[in-house]
Amino acid sequence: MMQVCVVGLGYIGLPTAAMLASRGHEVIGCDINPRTLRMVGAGQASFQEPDLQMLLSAAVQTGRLRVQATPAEAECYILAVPTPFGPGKQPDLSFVEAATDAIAPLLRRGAVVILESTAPVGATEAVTARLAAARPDLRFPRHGEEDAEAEIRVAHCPERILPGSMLRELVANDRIIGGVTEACARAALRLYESFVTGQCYLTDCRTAEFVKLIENSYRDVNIAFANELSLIGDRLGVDVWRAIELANRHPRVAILQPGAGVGGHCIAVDPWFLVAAVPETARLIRAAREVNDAKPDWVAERILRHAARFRDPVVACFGLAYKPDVDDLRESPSVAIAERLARQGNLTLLVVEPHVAALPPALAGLDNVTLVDMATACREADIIAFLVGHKPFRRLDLQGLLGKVVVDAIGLMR
Ligand code: SAJ
Repeated sequence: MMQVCVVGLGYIGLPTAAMLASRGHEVIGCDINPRTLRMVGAGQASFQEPDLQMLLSAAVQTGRLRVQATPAEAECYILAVPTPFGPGKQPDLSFVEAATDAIAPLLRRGAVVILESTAPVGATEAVTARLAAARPDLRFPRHGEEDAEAEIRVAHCPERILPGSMLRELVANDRIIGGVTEACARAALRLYESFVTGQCYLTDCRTAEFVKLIENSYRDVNIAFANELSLIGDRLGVDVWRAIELANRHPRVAILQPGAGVGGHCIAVDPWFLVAAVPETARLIRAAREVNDAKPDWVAERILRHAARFRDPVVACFGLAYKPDVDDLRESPSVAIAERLARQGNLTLLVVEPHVAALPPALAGLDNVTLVDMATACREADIIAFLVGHKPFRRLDLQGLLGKVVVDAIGLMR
């Protein structure tokens, strides 16, 4: 068993910390957000995720997971902080740098530092160099140079878990473990072996960084293909969902589903790290990002066009989350659509989102927007827009919508 310090108790750090504690490790979780610290310290999950609450309560009750505002000395450090993009879609590594600076003074000989945050190629070496500059008293590894004398191990083990199935995937998914050197990868493997039942593949840190970025770009490009088809189908008068269903009967075709756009903090962000590194070469990846980013506006335009035909239109948006059956509104295309409708349309907007108790800040201040339940929305709206395929929406009695205009961005009516 190891002492592990998890820096960042967000969507990745918190499930990871709770999982490690459940496997008997002694875990210190730290976060700069006082609300997160308060909640997690009291054994309360700071976001909804199946099974997380149960695992976390046990971790805190047994004393195996403790929280504090700053990192503590440990044998292993996991950095799980955000890596957004900044101006010009350039990667913003300021959180990784701050976390690196916070652990540097604590490092002891033999410590293992693992970067889990998605990061541009070269970031793990940059973390190593930053630690080395802060700790000239310790010997650090160098990429590609096996060094038996190195006293610290550094690796990149990008997370892969899917919101909605995080705990299951945390255990079952295969992992890529990229060391600055092979010895670094092997040292990180010892920690992952304690809870991962999937295969752990060892490689170097640059490859691991690249692998993570291409996984998310692959998905973005494929969703963009589906979204582009929905625009083309609309122009040509073809039902895109039926067309995709039929195309997918081909043994080598597996087209994804068009939607309101691509949200969340991963797929809409990470491909830009590749574009930023090689802008003139990553043409398809950039185009996919642009197609997916343009989709919410296209959906909003269609709704506005219908609304223009009514005198005092009442529009109901079904779903605000960035994808079905989660409470996460981060970078949600549906929030962008709702906001645009409320600001631009001369209309009353009803929002249905069973996963939240209050409107998000982008909508809360607008006096023509109200959060309502499904029945109210179905009764009062002239136009119904399906933006997210939450389970309760899928069970809706469509007969009740007769006479309404329906804009179905996600194929819910099929
Ligand atoms: N979407 C569509 N059509 C589809 C599938 C998804 O429009 O056919 C939309 C969703 O509604 C959502 C967005 O794409 O807005 C992304 O959703 P997602 O379920 O594909 O992925 P995330 O962002 O929840 O999680 C992804 C996962 N990555 C991949 O599947 C390659 C997860 O495994 C990663 O851990 C996570 O990103 C991450 O942190 O990188």
